[in-house]
Amino acid sequence: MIRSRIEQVQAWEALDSRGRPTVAARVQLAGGATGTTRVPSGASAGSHEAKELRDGGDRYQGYGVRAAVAGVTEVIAPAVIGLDAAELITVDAAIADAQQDAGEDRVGANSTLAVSIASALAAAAEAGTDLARWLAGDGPLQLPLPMINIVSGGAHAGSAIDLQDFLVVPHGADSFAEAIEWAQAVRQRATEVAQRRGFAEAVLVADEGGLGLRLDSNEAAIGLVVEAIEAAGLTPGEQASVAIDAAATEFYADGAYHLAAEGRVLAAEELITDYAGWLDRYPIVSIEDPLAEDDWAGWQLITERLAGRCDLIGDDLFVTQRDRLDRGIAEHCGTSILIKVNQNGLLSRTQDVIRAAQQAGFRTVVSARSGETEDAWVADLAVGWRAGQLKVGSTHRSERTAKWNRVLELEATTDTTFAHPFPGAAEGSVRLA
Ligand code: 2PG
Ligand code: MG
Repeated sequence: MIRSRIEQVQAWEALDSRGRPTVAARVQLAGGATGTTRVPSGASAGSHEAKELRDGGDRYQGYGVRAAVAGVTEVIAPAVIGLDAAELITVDAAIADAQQDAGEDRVGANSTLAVSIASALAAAAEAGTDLARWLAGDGPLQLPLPMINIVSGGAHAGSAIDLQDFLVVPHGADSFAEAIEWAQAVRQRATEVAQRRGFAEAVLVADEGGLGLRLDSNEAAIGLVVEAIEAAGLTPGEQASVAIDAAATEFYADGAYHLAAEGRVLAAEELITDYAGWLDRYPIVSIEDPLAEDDWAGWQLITERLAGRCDLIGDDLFVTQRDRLDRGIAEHCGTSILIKVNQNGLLSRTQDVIRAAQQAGFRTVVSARSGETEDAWVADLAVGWRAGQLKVGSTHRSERTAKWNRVLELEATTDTTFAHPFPGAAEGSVRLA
């Protein structure tokens, strides 16, 4: 008997952190091992992402995933039962074929990912290990540098400000545990600083556990994070710096960038000049999605102008798809890629994307979604794939802490090293590690 042969696949609707339904699946192997997962979901989703299937209609305000669940049980399950879950590429190929035959209106990316992840979790369990080790193979595991959400705007905080995430990157920490301790201090101090300035809403949390404040400008959010870093007793730039996820696709329309909270409309070049000014005034190690998902010319320009000064991370630009990453590498767009498995829909294909990025000298950030669950496997992906950074939101909300806690567990119980993706940060410029 092949113990890792897939024997049973079950699926059902579960809830995510926004209170919306999501696909859950359980894969059982012949030897008895199981893998269970729930699929994450984004709010600032790129239009080139693999498509999740939603039911529409009245039930769950249209967010129901009964059709996607049926896609698992009726289409994918018969295609993978009998396959060896230890052969991830074979399982994923069968899932992809089944989806192609049935069509994306019957099998969504939320259906494919559920089975892909659950199979890998089951295979790791059958092998007597965990997902991080199963993906990494031999050698010490490398823990990612965390980037932690402090202030939220855009689609994650009722558009209080236009840009979506202002994060702290504790790059001077010697261990993952120290990095989390520093980040927690910054998050706490940010609340206090905001309350002192009269923001009563600073006790509330946005979708990823950050502060959703109606600040006067986007730049004010950067200032607040820097102030909180100082209030936490850390030296900005040397021990901890700021990262921004502009999520610019969300405020791009008709060829221009609309900063509604500031009443300004900017061309790409003007927005890049804004960013350059921020880099002059604040310690910023990275800007994610500084420009919109299809503004390749803008991305080329910003890469030419700012790549030596900060990391430029493509999220909506690359959507964890190999063809878009290859184009970005060829056309010199960006220096780094955000890796989200549900943008892709399959674990092995995502692994191919991160490997290609690493080989091209791109930095890598494994990321959760704004709609998450208590599952922690995204932390295992970051560790197993040796990503430089992990981004899962703030130090508040259990669907966020589940991931940080998983890395803390690996650090406490396993032989690990700690990634240092920003060796030049203290000198004011970012160098590739
Ligand atoms: C992002 C993610 C996570 P969403 O833009 O990077 O912060 O947001 O899941 O809403 O796309
Ligand atoms: Mg993003």
